[in-house]
Amino acid sequence: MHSISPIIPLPEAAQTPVGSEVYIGLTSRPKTLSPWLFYDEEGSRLFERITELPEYYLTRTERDIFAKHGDEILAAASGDRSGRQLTMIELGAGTAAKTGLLLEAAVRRQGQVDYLAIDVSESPLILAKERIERELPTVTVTPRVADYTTGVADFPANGKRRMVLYIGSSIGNFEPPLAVNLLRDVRAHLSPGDRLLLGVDRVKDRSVLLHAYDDESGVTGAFNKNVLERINRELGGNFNTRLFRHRARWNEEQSRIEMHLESLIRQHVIVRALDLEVRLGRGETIHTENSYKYTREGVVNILARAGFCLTRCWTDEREWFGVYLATAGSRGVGWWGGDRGREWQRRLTPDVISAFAAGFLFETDFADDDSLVQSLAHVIDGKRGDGGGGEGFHLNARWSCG
Ligand code: AVJ
Repeated sequence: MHSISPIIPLPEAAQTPVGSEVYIGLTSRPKTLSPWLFYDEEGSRLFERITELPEYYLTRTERDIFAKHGDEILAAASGDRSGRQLTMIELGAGTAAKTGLLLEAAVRRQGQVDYLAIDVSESPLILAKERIERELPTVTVTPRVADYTTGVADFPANGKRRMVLYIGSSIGNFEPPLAVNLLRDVRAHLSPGDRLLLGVDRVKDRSVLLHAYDDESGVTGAFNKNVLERINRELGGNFNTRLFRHRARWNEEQSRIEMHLESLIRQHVIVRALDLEVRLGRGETIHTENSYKYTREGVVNILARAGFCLTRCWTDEREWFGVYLATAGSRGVGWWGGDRGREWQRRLTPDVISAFAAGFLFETDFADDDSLVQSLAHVIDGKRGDGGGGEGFHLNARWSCG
């Protein structure tokens, strides 16, 4: 008779979302913890403080873009000619502080606005609904508590054009292929012509980036270390945060800021609820966050792979942050037009074209730009009017698919 060793079940705590994330992360090599673990109550408070830091330009810069171009963004999203009404949907709405500026612009344009605010935690949504409906009485806020990263549920279908907001560079937390998956899922819940407004931090001087994630006053360090405090609080850990150092690095090849917690000594840490002993060597790090930075071409690329076409984009004077309005393509066909679109197409690189070619044709209105038409002649399949905003071309996808 063979004896088999009994399978020892993992403790119950390891089966909760937080417990399993921590268990898997701290038993991996290299050790990791997912950035969503930052956001317990204390972590959310610390993140609010980050957004007010002089070094953390992201929130401020995006807000300024919305303040300056809000009306233009809404006009472009509604479609200048048809002027269709928009329903707004926000992923990771939180307290919707910056969204207020876009909602105001939407109210100026169309009066009544429906706004579906999606977030994993309920309390900020309640606050958002209360505040927005008081300040903008013609906006109806529907809160939805859901984790959009595991798939979005159906969006409202009321015959109006929908605009999904995914702002604040939240997309930067995902590895690009996962970012594409997420956007694809969003696309699958939209109809052709619906919009996506994506706010994404841009690649820039490394010292600007590093300071934004390693500020003078140490708030980002406290935010990073709070994940260890959270493990102590919720899972009976005994991390001593003074034995860790906050580290921010710029990973040039991957185009991302990385945050790590570096162990200052060789140490053992216990996480009681997980029955886990974690050994850390001196100088060993726990990788806690990636924050990807994109060029415009990089954004066009992930949009294309997800079935969206860039319609227009806005940036600040220093070109530090990008706000991208994209349109859901019909099967294989997207729209890329307008003056800005034309300017963009001058920067079409083989890379971008092949992204489109990975299953997406697109049409555009560069008909009046002879040199561009000529330079792309080998990929142009046909030409047609679009009845809305200039001539359109079909680009032949087979060209760069080989
Ligand atoms: C909320 C993911 C956009 O990456 O800049 C801020 C989080 N981490 N400082 C970012 C964060 C450290 C933030 N995002």
